Amino acid sequence: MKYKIALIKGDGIGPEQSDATLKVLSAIRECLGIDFEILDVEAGDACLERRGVALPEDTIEVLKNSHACLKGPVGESAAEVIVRLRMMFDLYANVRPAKSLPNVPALRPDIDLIIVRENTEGLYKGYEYELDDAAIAIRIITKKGCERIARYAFELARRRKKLVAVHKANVMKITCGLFARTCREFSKKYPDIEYSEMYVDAAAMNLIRKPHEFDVIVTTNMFGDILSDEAAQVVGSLGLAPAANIGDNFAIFEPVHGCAPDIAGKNIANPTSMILSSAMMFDWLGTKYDDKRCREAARIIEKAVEMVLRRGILTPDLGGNATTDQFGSAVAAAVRDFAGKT
Ligand code: GGG
Repeated sequence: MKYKIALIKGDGIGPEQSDATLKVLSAIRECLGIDFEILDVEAGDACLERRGVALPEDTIEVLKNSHACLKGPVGESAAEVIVRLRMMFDLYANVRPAKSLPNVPALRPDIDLIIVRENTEGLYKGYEYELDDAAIAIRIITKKGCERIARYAFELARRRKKLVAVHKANVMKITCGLFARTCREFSKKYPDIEYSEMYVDAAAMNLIRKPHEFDVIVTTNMFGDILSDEAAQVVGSLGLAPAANIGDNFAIFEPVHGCAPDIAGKNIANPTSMILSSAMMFDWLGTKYDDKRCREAARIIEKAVEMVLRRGILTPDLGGNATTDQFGSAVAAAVRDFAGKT
């Protein structure tokens, strides 16, 4: 099978992170014999400036005809690009892991959590209005949206041990109330999983106070966006944080962070977030197409990143002086080492 992978390099540091990731993908193709084609497509601020549209129709067409999409960060046009793509392809689960890694200054060495963020509803639906002197945003939470994200999170938690539903149902009694109630109903179908609930303000505090106690967190759209930036910093850097936007038929993999224009073009950005996003992509392809080599590719990329960090090859955000390019080359070399041994 030949996979078609659409690549949106994005804005700011996105092209540098993408080029470093492409080195890793080449090593995977070479060593594991996975057949894939990278289809370069445009979206984001630079595309908006050049073509007058942040997400062109030809990009959407390529994505529709691809098996998956790997995407770099985009700038101010995030709402027109990624938020729109999530709705368009119904990518309802945003999976954002945060894990302590070797040689990285995390708050603790034993953090291994996953935030499962509902990705198509809530305040990010984009229903905002002006009415006289007021600005109004509508928060949409549906039973169907709550059920499918709860199901996704409980299934994920099945392979782990516990799940906490994060909300603010003491204040937003109707919208968060529906979310909390649905998660609670689902918890009865999963008696093997330790289930609890936490208000989002307490969750923000506990991510700093005792991050190692979290396992799977399920939450609504905007809370998940905010908590995942916090979780990334708790394990050392936003530059380490990968994400998967998953639907029933398609998925887009991207760093959690934005495009960091202040460091763009300097070859100092940490590409780990995008390299680990590519690992999540292979894992998803492996499951969807029952392809053992893809699942192996995911494990090898993760091990290669850990090996490179363990060797002390660190980008400046982690206190090192490796360039984006050098880090990508080092991970590609480690992939070749690992693949040779398996
Ligand atoms: N911290 C800046 C950032 O996260 N930028 C990307 C962004 O805003 N993405 C929108 C989203 O994930 O919903």
